[in-house]
Amino acid sequence: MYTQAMDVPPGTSSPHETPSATSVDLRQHAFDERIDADGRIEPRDWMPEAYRRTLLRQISQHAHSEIIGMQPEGNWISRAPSLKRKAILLAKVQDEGGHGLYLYSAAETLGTSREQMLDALHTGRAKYSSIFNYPTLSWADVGVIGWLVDGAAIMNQVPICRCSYGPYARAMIRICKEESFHQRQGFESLMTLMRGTDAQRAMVQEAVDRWWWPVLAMFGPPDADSPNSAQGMRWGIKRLSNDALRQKFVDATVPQAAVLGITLPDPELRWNEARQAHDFGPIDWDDFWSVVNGNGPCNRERLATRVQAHEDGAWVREAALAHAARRRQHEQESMKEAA
Ligand code: BYC
Repeated sequence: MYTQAMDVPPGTSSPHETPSATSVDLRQHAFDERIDADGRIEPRDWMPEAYRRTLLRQISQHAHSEIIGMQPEGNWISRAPSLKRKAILLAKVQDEGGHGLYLYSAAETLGTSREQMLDALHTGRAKYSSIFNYPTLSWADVGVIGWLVDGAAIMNQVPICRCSYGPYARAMIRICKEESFHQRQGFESLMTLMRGTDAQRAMVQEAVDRWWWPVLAMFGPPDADSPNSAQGMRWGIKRLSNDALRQKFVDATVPQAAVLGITLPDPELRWNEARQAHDFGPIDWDDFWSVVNGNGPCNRERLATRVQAHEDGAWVREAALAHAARRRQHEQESMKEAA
């Protein structure tokens, strides 16, 4: 995810900003009051430029993550072990594409075009989630992504359903419902493998060993090193901090791992009675930043695949535009005839 790449240049006005200082003060006051009362901000409302930029950054990064996130699992569609698994996986990967589209639409309400956002992604200026830069080496990875990656996504995204920006909050409600199905299908797929042969159980454990730590890092840097968190929380964009969400995720996942019969690869993982939460070992933040900065195992491949897919789809966009133009022309002609 994540750069300021889609930011408009400083000083660019939102459509409702006026040059008068008093009027801006009044609007700022109304905005603050609405945020303090936990109200919603809608696209036509005045908003401070920094609020708009922060939302644009987060929502567009989120959209890019959904689109790039189609690749690691999409890689297994042709090799799914049964028709049922293939149909489920196809539906899931299509859902992720749909999530990206809702999110690009939400981001467009903030005054940037989809072309600008995609250009930032394709030229490597935009970030997307670190987690999608790891390879899917076995069929068990598909189940583990559903269980852990979608599980982490739900933990992060349910609070965003209460985000102060209306279009983002509404998109998240629908996305979370679908993510919940994704998480369950992953768990069910792993449960099936764990009831299978020793080799299948070993394949699941090996996949969990690879994904566990990158999934914990997915929640973002520790609160003390998270430059955007404080303001994001004050504006009601983020409702829970990176560390709080990570902790909730660990606490929810440990009992699920026990049901599956999987060992989570952390010797320091244990219940802390005093904190009423699990303690866990240190996350390798150097690895996280290396991946975020473009040097993960699959960064280059993911971006190249995305750019290629965009180029391959040029004829579809051209056909859709030609169709829309023809329809507009027909409508105008029938209006003239009716007049
Ligand atoms: N990867 O100040 P912080 C899915 C960046 S899609 C890369 O804490 P913030 C799914 C961060 O952007 C999952 N970069 O930032 C799809 C910032 O850099 P910039 C995507 C990361 O925004 C398909 C810097 O580190 N979910 O689940 O307050 C299949 C400092 O961070 C990451 C979302 O996008 C990362 N993991 O908090 C299956 C949810 N973490 O921008 C599943 C919406 C941090 O200043 N986003 N960075 O250059 C969020 O909730 C927040 O943006 C984050 C980061 C918690 C991710």
